[in-house]
Amino acid sequence: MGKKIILDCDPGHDDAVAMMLAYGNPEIDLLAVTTVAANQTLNKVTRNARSVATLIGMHDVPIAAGCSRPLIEEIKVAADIHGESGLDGVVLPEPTVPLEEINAVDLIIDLIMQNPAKTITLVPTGALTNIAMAVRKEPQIIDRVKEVVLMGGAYHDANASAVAEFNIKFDPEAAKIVFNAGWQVTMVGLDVTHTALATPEIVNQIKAIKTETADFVVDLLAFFRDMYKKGQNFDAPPVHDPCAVAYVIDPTVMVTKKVPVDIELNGTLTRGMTVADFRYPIPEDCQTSVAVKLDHAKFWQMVEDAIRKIG
Ligand SMILES: [Ca+2]
Repeated sequence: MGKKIILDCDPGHDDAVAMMLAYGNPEIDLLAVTTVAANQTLNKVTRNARSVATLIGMHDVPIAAGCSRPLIEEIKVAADIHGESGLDGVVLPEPTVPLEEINAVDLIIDLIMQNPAKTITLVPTGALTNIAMAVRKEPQIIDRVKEVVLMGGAYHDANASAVAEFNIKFDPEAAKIVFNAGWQVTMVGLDVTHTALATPEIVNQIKAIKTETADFVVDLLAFFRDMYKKGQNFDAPPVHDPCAVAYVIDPTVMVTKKVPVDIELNGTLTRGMTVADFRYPIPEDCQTSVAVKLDHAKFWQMVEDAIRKIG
């Protein structure tokens, strides 16, 4: 029995790698890939998801598109990191994997309601709009989900403002709903994903796999490296999103700490900040955890194994 997940994403270079890790790892049962506007517009990220699915031969996983903008905020995409297409730097295959007619929000609800309780882990790696909408539309999903393991936020690091991370800042109200829903939330934030660096050694190891998928990842990481060098002065790009998938596969890939986390909505300088309260004692009813350390070698081994398995 695999670990059932729904990957809610906005491909996105690192989302593409997250898709590969989820699909290529034998322990994961990928029930659906759902898309949300964030890195780029909904149409673009949905097309990218279908192109990546086509490339990796993922014909047996439904893909559904969700929300095309945040709940309150105006849409502000991340073309500075992901380019105009949302997945610049690679030649994308013409998508042959179909798009489901159902909206992602409804597909998420249906899958959670139809599967046994506490068997599905939600893995959002984009803005939290779809997940928040699902919570509001069908609150019964809250008790039926096993856990939410999301890429987003940070307790110390930041990239979208001095104190906020992009996915959370993109739709702070949605994040507020998701973090306070009452289910278990594990926040895999920039504090660890900024250490998931695709160093030249890692890229060479992926290149050595010598498959179409591996070549695609190498091209993708080359573009990502240049954008991260130019925009944020990283020597090697951080590959955020697969970290959340890796944690579901094997929680020992990370050290996590149970601490209360809430979302700042009103701060004039701090809107979208994930405020983590590390003070002692941690309340007994605390439902949120944050990732604090990543096993870099173990993480990249998982990614390489998945790429190799996809072939
Ligand atoms: Ca993403």
